[in-house]
Amino acid sequence: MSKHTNMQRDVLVLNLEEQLEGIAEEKYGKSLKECTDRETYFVLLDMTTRLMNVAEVYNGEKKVYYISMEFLIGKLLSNNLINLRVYDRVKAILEKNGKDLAVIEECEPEPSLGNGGLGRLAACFLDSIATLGLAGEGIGLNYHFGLFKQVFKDHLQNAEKNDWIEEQSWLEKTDTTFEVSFGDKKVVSRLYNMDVVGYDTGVNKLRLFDIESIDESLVKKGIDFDKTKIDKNLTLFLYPDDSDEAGNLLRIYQEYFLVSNAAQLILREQKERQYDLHELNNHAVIQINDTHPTMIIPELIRILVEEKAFSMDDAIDVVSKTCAYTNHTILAEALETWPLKYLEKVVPQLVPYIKELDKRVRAKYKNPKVQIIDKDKKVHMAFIDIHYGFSINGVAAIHTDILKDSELNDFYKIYPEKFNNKTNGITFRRWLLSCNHPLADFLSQTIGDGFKKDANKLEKLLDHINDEEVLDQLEAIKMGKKKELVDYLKKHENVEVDPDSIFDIQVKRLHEYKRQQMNALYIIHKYLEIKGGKKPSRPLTFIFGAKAAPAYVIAKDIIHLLLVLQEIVNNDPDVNKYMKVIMVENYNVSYAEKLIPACDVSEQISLASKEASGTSNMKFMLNGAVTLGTDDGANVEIHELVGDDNIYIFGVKADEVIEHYKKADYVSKDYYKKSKVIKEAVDFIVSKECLKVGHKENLERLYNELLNKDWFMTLIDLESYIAKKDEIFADYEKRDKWKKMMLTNIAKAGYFSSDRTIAEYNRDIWHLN
Ligand code: Z57
Repeated sequence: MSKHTNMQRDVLVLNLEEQLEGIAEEKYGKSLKECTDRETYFVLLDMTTRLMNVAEVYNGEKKVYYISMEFLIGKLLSNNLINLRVYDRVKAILEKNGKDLAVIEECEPEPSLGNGGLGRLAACFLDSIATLGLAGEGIGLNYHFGLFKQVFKDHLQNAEKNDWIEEQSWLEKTDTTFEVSFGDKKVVSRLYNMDVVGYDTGVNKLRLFDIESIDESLVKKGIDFDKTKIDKNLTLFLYPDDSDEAGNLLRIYQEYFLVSNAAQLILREQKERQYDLHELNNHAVIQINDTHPTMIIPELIRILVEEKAFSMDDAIDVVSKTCAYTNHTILAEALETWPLKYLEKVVPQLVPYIKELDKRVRAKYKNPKVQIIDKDKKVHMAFIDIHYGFSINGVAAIHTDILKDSELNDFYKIYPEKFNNKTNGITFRRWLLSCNHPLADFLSQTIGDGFKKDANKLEKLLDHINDEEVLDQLEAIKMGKKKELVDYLKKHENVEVDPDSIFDIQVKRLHEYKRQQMNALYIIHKYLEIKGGKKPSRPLTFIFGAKAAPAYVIAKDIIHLLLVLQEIVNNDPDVNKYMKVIMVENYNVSYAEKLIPACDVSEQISLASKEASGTSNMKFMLNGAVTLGTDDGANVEIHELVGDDNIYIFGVKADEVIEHYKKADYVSKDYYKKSKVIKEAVDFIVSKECLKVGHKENLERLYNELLNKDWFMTLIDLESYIAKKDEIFADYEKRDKWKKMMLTNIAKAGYFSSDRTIAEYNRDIWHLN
């Protein structure tokens, strides 16, 4: 940090109280004490922005550009205060003025710029890039209504627009505008910046592009709008499908809009710094987050050839040395393949370059499975990244192995040196320091606060595994967080929950491969057991949070089932003393920050091989929950770290699942017929109890799906899931054992700091500093 900014910062920090009073007076003509909560929020927003304005801005000889359609950043006030190291002082000043920072925080709208794991990962990465002092920025889109807001009506998911941008916000409007040309129209973009402040370090920028001609009034009802008016609708919504591409033109317009702006921004910066574009790879590295920004590759090549007098060979060479690709899924339906026809309409200027890239591959490799344009004239976006990027990484060890050994094996044989693994991580600033102050404070007292900068230091907690006082404190902190959640659920979902019950939580996007339906079948099984007189030794609280892509019919049917079960279970006087079901409305980052610290049992039950990594599994572990999961994604690495005794693993393994798909020999009805327990649970979906509350159409469709298709093999694991879950609930009563499991999980979570992940990206791929 330069001396100059350092001094300015010190002056501001020393005078925080005067600052706040000054801003309050300036903005509202009142003292801080007289401000409403909302006004106080805006005063804090101003003060924080001032502090960030005098922080060091990273500039290096080489910079990483993390290009992504999603940045699920969450609320920023608390995190920015923590990273600026003024949280405690601000909190104290507010207290002196009769205000509670936790209450003020509720006034901040949550930006909804992502769907799920991929978008949240991008946000954690920005935090770690800044924290490690690396020069890097995120480049994305400024969606006005972001991901839809979920509202339940008649036990069904409804989608409404999510209006999050306010007059005063963390967005800074810049003077930068670019022209973006599509085949049939031109639009003008505008750049908005958000500061990304590292923990006790400097700031980077998140660049969010918007269109100047946006028209919010295009949205009439729900999330419906005229899809054809690109110049008015382009940045209205985030495409709501997660891991599921419904190939639509608007998405291609959005993707090209993103990469065209990114390319212009990056090249402008190279010019300002007088770098030779033939050495682009020495000054820039572009991390392509999933295939969505893949068009950056042909777009850069096009610009270099058409505007910078590069030969085709030179352009391809330098761009290939600059771009790296991260794969986040093996689900076939999520790997983007765009019909060439669509690209000809939206981005005709790129088509000759894509054809050229295809031609070169064709000349070298005969294998039809590695061709960019297939026989049906579809363009495989991932294949562009693999052939014309220098790195491809998966996001957990097992995921990268599956890419190498099966999904992308044909490519691995050609380019073994390009493949590498980068196991995902999470930022501990948000997922521990900010969401769980009591735990963070307790850890500081017990093991010192070195873990805040070096997450591996959490292992010191293991020294206390036999210290009863420490174990009791952990239990008490968990209980405190459960009570906070109980109050919150009462207020927001209008349900009564017993804080002494076991909190079993599954929160993530709704997808059949994540198998929320299997959890629902367990709940049915328990319900029937209790009705039959078999009571659990302690009440159970099953909590879900999940949005379904509005076009994903079965996913919405599963939400319907969960809401129907909630109604039946919670209103049945024979049962509701022993169990409750709660599907929270509009699950988002802010909700996650309340649910995760309160969790006892973390549900990570995807069909093995299908969850690339998962990241909530890490957040839960860090906050002292115990995992009930399959050997999938990062669960495998959690399992290795904590050992068999501190995790509950069940179900078929990935290689077995892959075999079933290869042989196409899984028949769900066989499992249904063979097992009374399975049959009873599945049949209940269309029982008169359910049909009385829910809709025949939704329930029958789901029932038939499970019985006749069950593509993600719910029934293959249902019996072992029931057994494991009964075991974990029984073990909860062995309090000493349980507390030690909590402690071990927290102690071993250090590996999953995104600081570790980013250090590895930098060591192996980016090579900054
Ligand atoms: C998304 O959130 C993920 C993968 C995708 O292909 C798309 Br599209 C969206 C998720 C994976 O499902 C998670 O397993 C993973 O942890 C996360 O990306 C971050 O890598």
